[in-house]
Amino acid sequence: MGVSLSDAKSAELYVRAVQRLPGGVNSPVRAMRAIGRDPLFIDRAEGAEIVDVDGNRYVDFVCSWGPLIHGHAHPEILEAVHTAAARGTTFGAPTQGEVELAEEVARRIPSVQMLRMTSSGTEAAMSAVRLARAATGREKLLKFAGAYHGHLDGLLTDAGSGLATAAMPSSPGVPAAATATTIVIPWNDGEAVVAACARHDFAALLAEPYPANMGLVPPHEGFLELLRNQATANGALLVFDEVITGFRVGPGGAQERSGIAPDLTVMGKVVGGGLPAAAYGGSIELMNHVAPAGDVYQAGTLSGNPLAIAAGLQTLRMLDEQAYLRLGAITEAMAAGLHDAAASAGVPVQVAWVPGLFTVFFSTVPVHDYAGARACDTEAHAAWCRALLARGVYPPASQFEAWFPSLAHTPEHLDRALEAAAAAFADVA
Ligand code: KE4
Repeated sequence: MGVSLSDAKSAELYVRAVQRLPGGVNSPVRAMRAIGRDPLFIDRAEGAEIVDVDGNRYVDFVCSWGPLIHGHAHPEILEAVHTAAARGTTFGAPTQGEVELAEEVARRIPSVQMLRMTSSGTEAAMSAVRLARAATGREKLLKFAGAYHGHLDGLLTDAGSGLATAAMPSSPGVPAAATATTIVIPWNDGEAVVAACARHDFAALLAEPYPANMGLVPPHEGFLELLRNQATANGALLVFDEVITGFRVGPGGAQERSGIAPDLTVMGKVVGGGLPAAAYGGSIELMNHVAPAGDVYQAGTLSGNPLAIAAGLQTLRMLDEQAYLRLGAITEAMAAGLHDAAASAGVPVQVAWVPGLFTVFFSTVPVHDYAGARACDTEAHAAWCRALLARGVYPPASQFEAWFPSLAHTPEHLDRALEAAAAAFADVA
């Protein structure tokens, strides 16, 4: 892994890309603007490694922003997709696989006894919000600054992820009416939750149980329980957006680890195994409000697509207890190693982690909310990420994202990554 990577082919493609795609990409964070460089175009990947069009090989800690918990191009997932594709790619009709996936999710997540598939997390979050409003007859939503639930109009206020990176508190083009019913308060602020619930009748309190779109900022002890109790007392639904944490931080996601059951769960990423699939779900009573069982309309041409179902089912079937223990150990090893490497280089960082996710905050104090994340030294973070790329490690290109280790990351990958990180911290120091 040389320090200076040649990116001539990426540069060439980028010149063409920016003429036909906004920013040259199909999703903002991929443009790498937050780390002060042009994007690398990827040619192929296998396991924990990704190779760009110039042939530079990296240990990948983005893993497509979460879906690839088994790493890239896992043979058994490819086999499942190939087998499904040979039988036809989409029918616009129900299939056995969709029933099997819903049954598997119900087994893993007791609060999701019924679900509806969509093709993206945004679509799933949007539909869950519509259902919550229909079921309660209310309109207002409570969300947390720095949380990201996809790019639906009503929730693009102080959103995290790309918006946080672009420092845009909300996006142009979002009508004021769309966000007028959204109340945004700081994460981990129990008093603000109680005050908001005293002032407003909410359809839903919406949260990423372990927020990972302002970087990973776990809930304080008791905070999720407070959300649960306040939602119940307020007559609001508690909606957990587990697009990132679902099936990653444990077999039943963050709600299993925290012991707090929401009324609705939004899922994505891992559930589609790397193909476009997401879902929202909850009790049978709630979900039977959704058309055609009920009158809450929501639909999708490719919802429950057979290829995505095949990839999702195979992904979940390979995620047994051992897999989660292993992913937890991989995550802990990376978090501890990065903490030590930064300390040795005298670079002040805070490393937050839960099994399957971690973030290196360039901050002298622990990060408890979005304001804390925004106060990080994003310039130093950007320089560190550029130095990591030059040494063959592919980090999430934003201080406001999480790193996504996979079960394909071997001890050798971790050694390579930690060696590169130590050198990159020395560069930054
Ligand atoms: P999609 O519409 O991108 O499938 O899912 C939206 C979404 C919903 N909820 C949470 C908690 C999410 O993290 C996301 C999407 N996550 C980002 C990265 N943090 C996807 C990467 C991107 O935007 O390109």
